[in-house]
Amino acid sequence: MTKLGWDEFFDAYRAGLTERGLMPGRVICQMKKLYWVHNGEKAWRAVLAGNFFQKAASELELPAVGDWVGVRGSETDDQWMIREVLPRKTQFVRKVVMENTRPQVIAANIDTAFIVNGLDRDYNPRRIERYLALTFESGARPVVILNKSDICDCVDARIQEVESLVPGVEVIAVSAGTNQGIDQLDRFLEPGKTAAFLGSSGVGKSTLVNLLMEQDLMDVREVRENDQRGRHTTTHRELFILESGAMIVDTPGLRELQLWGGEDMLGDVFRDIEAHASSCRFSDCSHDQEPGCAVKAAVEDGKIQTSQYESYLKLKKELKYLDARQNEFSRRETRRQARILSKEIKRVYKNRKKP
Ligand SMILES: Nc1nc2c(ncn2[C@@H]2O[C@H](COP(=O)(O)OP(=O)(O)OP(=O)(O)O)[C@@H](O)[C@H]2O)c(=O)[nH]1
Ligand SMILES: [Mg+2]
Ligand SMILES: [Zn+2]
Repeated sequence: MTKLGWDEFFDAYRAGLTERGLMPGRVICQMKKLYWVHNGEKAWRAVLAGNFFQKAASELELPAVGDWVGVRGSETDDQWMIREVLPRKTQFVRKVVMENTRPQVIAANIDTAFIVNGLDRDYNPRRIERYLALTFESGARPVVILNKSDICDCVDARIQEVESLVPGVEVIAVSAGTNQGIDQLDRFLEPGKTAAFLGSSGVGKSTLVNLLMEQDLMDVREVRENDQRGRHTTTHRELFILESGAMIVDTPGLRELQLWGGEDMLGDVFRDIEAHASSCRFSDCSHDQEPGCAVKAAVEDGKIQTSQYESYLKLKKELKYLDARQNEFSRRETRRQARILSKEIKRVYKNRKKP
């Protein structure tokens, strides 16, 4: 089990699982309703126990790739039953696009998030900020990978630009096509630790996974990217175990990454901006139109890049909107519960009055 990343954190739950007649296993693959759970020896096909959906208060409670789960099954069963999900060390969550209040867990128990951008037309610092915000929120350590260095003639400038975006975050340039710089990934791939490749479609996540696994396990887009924008090659998430014992997760490219989290989740990415914000005249300053805004002053003085400031406001707005929708949702839910309760009270009261 230790080879799959089981550690002291999960040890605390082992006795509970045994008591309930369950075995621990790690979800290594999910394809719609079908899961593959590894028990340290081999992977078993598994499905969710029937009552899972009724019990789960939100989609966050459903198993995702990387999760440790409690399963029931025997050698002779052709599929096992997932009965519960163990608490997570980290979880990378996004908001489902087009839906107001639904979160989706992209991967669980990830130690390192490789945020992959292509050094072609895909390169986009604003998108990197988005991924960084969600990675910090997830609890995993972010590493930015700029791939396709073979087709870019300003690699160093790009590295510098991303490094200056969020000081302290590691940025590495590689080429999965020519193998250049790939060994820089080694120090993030430790036995028992899990790294996940995240990023838009076509940036080379599966190419990197195949390279590290030294096998063509994941399909890679064959035609030139330009004719195929928006088409996703990878459609499921999967965890692979490297010879060294390190684990890597491939994920399908996301067309759009929407934030999921509280309004305070941007602090780690926009440290400079938030540091200035403490000097704004109004404590609830939105740094947009208010007088005495220290953030706007810093932008005017050139201390904060305009593009980063605009990006910050945009993400803040997105979080505010999410918060409002969630509140509306929970208000509606509270009213619904109150109606059920009042009906129940009436019913009890009526029954009582009967002789
Ligand atoms: N020139 C160049 N092309 C690359 C490099 N890495 C990947 N590619 C090409 O980019 C295309 C997309 O690669 P994939 O690995 O399928 O991308 P992905 O991120 O897995 O995409 P999705 O599965 O759709 O999310 C393929 O045609 C790769 O051959 C690289 O370093 N340089
Ligand atoms: Mg892929
Ligand atoms: Zn302000």
